[in-house]
Amino acid sequence: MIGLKKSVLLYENTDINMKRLFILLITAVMFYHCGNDNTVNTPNDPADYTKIYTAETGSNKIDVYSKTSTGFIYGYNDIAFKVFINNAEQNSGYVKFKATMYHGLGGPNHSVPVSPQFNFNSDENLFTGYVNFIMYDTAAFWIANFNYNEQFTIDSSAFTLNYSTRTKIAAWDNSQTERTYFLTLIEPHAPVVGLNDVEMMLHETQNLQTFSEISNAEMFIRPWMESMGHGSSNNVDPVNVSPGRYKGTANFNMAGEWFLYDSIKVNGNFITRTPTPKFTLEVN
Ligand SMILES: [Cu+2]
Repeated sequence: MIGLKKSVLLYENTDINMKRLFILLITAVMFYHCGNDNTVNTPNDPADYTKIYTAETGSNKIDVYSKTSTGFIYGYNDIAFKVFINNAEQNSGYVKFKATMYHGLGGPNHSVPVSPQFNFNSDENLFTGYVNFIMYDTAAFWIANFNYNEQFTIDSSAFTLNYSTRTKIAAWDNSQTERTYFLTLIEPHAPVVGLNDVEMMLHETQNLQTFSEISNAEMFIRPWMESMGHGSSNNVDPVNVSPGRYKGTANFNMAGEWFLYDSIKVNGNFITRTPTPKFTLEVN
């Protein structure tokens, strides 16, 4: 009992350090996985969902589908659900999905950015949305909680996460706003010489348990080829297209390694810090 209280207090007092540790872990994981790539092939057909996992309790069942890969992967995942109650498929309402990462038994845990709710999409006949697995660690384990329409829940369903380099993620703290930001580069995942569609998501969190989509940001991108010391013209700054999601265009006018910088303003103030967050891309 005393031990439990102590550990809770310790956690509260070290919340800020916990965030720093988290940012460090992300960076370490990124470096660790250089040259250890396990990229999973992705379906070409954008409408193609693959069933990757089933969670069930009693007579309630949720099938999990992905459009991004054949399993959950590090980074951005377009996912969807089918819901069954007593084998009857449900076609209304919503699913809430929460994924939690545990860094070892009794170790720190945190959640990840995810659609606030997965509404039923009658075109796809699925409850559609996204989840953004912002960390990968072979020593960690993951559990999911599902809630269908406040009618039933499936709790603590374990799943596995595969590594992938498809998505790039930048994270930083801002001491003025007292938030941690996550910028996720969804496209281009295989950049080519010339104009590339850029798609990103932006989230903020205060506690690493709840993440909010930021939809009112202004973004200013700058491609930069460091080895030759030049940028490019004809870039289009990403603009908000749906909750938390931004689309624009980046011009990589030569093959090789490029940085894609993104300076971001919210309510007229820069939330990005120096150095400006950047993604490193190999352009072919
Ligand atoms: Cu983690």
